[in-house]
Amino acid sequence: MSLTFYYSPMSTAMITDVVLEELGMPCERVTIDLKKGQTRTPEYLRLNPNGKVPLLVHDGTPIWESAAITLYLGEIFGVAKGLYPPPGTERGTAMKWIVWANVTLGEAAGRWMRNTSEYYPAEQHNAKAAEAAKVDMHGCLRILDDALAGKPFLLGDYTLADAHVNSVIGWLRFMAVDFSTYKNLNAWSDRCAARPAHGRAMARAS
Ligand SMILES: N[C@@H](CCC(=O)N[C@@H](CS)C(=O)NCC(=O)O)C(=O)O
Repeated sequence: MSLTFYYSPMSTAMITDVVLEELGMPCERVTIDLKKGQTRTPEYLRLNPNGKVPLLVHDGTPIWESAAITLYLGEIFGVAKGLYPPPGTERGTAMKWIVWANVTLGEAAGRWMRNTSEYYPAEQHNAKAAEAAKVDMHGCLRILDDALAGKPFLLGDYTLADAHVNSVIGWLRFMAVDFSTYKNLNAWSDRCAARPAHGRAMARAS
């Protein structure tokens, strides 16, 4: 079995890093320097034509998109390790949160970033669009906070859905989103961050 993980510290690839750490998967890690354009080389684009990290190559097959990678790793390796549910309703719940984090929350957060962040040219910022995106993003965070009421983790027990969704939340914390009103969510993030796998991934990134 061969597994190669292309990753950059403090990027979307952190999601996959935490997932791989949780699974304890031996893999070859290739650190990509985004500032040097290392995702734009012909060799890299052959593996991921999107020119982005994370990228996982499993037995010669490239898998890209962080949500797809988590679902794939969960299905192939996570069930036996008790970190991902077998096919059924619990699997559906895990998939729901993983896809929601990237698509629904990620879309609102990405829109907010594009209209506020210094990573995007100020002349492209639109104050009204930023405000609308902020409302949508906080609507998503409220949904997550409510879902975590009375539960230690999204499915009760810890799964890769927690690793994935909390890593997306970590990106929003890094972008200085105000989390002060999300009591359940903050307590859950603390529980996720207390896991040794999370600590190992964070230590590697810093
Ligand atoms: N939807 C993709 C997003 C991946 C993504 O945007 N990766 C960024 C880093 S956070 C990247 O590799 N950017 C490289 C570039 O644009 O040159 C996923 O979830 O995997």
